[in-house]
Amino acid sequence: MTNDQLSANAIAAGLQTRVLGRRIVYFERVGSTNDVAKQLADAGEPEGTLVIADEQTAGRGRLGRAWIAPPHSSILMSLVLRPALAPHQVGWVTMAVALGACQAIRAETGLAVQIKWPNDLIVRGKKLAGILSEAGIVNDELEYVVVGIGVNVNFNVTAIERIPADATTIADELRQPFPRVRLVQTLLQSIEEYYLRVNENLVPEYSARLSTLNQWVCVQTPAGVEAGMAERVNENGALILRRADGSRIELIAGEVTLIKP
Ligand code: BT5
Repeated sequence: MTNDQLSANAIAAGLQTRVLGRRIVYFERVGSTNDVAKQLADAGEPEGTLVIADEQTAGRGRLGRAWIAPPHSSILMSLVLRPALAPHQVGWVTMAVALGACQAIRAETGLAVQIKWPNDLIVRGKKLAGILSEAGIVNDELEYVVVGIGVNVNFNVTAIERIPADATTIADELRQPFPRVRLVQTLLQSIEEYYLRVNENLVPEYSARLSTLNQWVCVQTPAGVEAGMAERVNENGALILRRADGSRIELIAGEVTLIKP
């Protein structure tokens, strides 16, 4: 599509943010933008730097899973953040970024995007974007958080073998290609709005956007599978599940599947 060339200059032109994207590092092709952002953060990179690529050769999801995107088709970006938070509050950053990304994509595309706890953005139950937060912790202090965001934009899911069938893209939803530069700018703007409030309680706003609440779900956690009613999200962004026997469990991370009635 014409005029859809990503570059540091194109993204910087007219960008209204105060912190996010004030420095932009663009790659036509890179291993993983999260890895580059972490290397920069380890070397003292100030808060706000955006690392963005048109292609990743080693794009990652959580738990070593792959993030797949055809070259020049998507938004593959990472932000270096240095929030004044304790390590156990990293979930607040993920909540702020998920809220900002959700708002930006809604505003730009008109799609009814929701958040699937903890870190997916979905439309009509299909995954449109994923978020990967990685914390840099030194001496029990949170030095930085690198937040990676992958948004599926201009490709057809059915044409790409390694992408699960329950994924979708903006072009698939709108049935036409969608320009990325403006979307990146709006993502930075909206994520900044929420990130500047990261010390506030974002749980009510986050909960209002969640697709997961008040439903029977199965959650695959690092410690095993839990099933129950997804009751609420607590102050740290953890999901509170009520099991069939009435007991409750707090889940910090996991993969949610709806249990069909
Ligand atoms: C995520 O992980 O959803 C986080 C994805 C973060 C990607 C960004 S891109 C920029 C930055 N640099 C990186 O290296 N990563 C970040 P998770 O919840 O673990 O989901 C991964 C799973 O989603 C995989 O196992 C696949 O099944 C599926 N998947 C892979 N590519 C997909 C895509 N394009 N759309 C939807 N699902 C996908």
